[in-house]
Amino acid sequence: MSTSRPMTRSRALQQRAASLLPGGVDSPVRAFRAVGGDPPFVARALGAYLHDADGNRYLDMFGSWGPMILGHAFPPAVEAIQSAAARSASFGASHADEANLAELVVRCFPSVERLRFVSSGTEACMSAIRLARGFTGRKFIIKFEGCYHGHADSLLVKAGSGIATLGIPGSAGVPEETAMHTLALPYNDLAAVESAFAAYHGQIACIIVEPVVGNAGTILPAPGYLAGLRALTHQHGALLIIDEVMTGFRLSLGGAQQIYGVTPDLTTLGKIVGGGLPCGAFGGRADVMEHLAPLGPVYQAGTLSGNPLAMAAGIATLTHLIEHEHAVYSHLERITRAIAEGVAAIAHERGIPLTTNRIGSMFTWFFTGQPVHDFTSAATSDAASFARFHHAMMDHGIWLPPSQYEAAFVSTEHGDVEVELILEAARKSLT
Ligand code: KE4
Repeated sequence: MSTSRPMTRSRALQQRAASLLPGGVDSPVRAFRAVGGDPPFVARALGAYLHDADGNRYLDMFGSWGPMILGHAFPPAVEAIQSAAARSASFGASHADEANLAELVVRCFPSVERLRFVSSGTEACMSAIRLARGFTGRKFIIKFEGCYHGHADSLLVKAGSGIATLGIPGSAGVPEETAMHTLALPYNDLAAVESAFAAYHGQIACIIVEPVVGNAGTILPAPGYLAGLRALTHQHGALLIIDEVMTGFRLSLGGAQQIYGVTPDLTTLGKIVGGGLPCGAFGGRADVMEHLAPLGPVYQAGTLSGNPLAMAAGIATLTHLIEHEHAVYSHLERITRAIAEGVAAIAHERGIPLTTNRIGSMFTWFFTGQPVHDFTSAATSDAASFARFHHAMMDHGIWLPPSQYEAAFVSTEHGDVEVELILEAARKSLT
């Protein structure tokens, strides 16, 4: 898809990157394959805006896929990272800021009695799964279609045919022997979970769930769904892992579990917890976490876990969110509602089928006329219409996540000016 924006330098950078990195990227979604065309190469970012190598400015509507809730180059985080770097980037030894950040996490997530930092959301989810298996002595796990928990083998699994049947590899390189211990079930379907527990009685270690799905686009839990998962895991002696990598500190200080009032056994975190630096965490019940080495038999480790720079950035970010909680989340709610509903109204006026799913400052415009409550209904979206919209919005300076199946995010640096920019761009792009 051609564009009216100068892209010379980005295209040259893309060609160079493609000769070194598969697809020219370090993470597939950045390659724009779902929408076509060439991705701009970012040179710098500040506040709500990205600036590419050709000098184009874009309003950032994906925020590094969630972490940049306070906008790019948030000054307290920049200062904290700079001063931490002057004390060395990594010690490989214990230091005070690990507990300093852990205390802030525990303050926001009362269900987290103990936690451990890792370097990504993938590591957090992979480690939580291993811990659940080690704690229960059981092999099988349940995940849900459309939910993504990082790229660990046992989580790259598609739904087998039918309900409560074994998963099949969702990626080359994942052996069937691994996938077979993962049950991939429809989201928002408690009957499917009951069937799975009946079919694999006493064999299921845990359920891992995105409490609000962000990786099929935004999909909200049906009323009672999360409470139903909690009841079934209690009933069957399985652990409930709530994956708050995306929703943690995003939907509220205490993530989705604060909003929906569900207490998991384990929580996984990432993105915002590190203020944009490589950082994840997993934590929960002390009796479960104490099965981790060096206290217990479940091994888990990481050279850069608890890294001083990531801890400093996380402390600066969470401190601001905690100290300005009401102002932050009321602003995010107001601005995101204006954006999501404003564009939906334009589409409706023009007879363009559009379903908007939103909670707080994460949302998705699905190009379908149907309600979207699981992956199957999300897949009724017209991806070609989304791609055309995405490129038109790019040409008007609005950078949406480059896939129909991703969530858009708003930062505290988005304001009324940015709302108007988006609505004006949408009026020119929704054709
Ligand atoms: P990372 O390993 O990418 O830090 O986290 C994996 C992960 C785990 N759980 C949830 C709910 C997540 O959303 C993610 C990662 N999210 C994607 C965005 N859909 C990361 C973007 C990418 O893969 O480049």
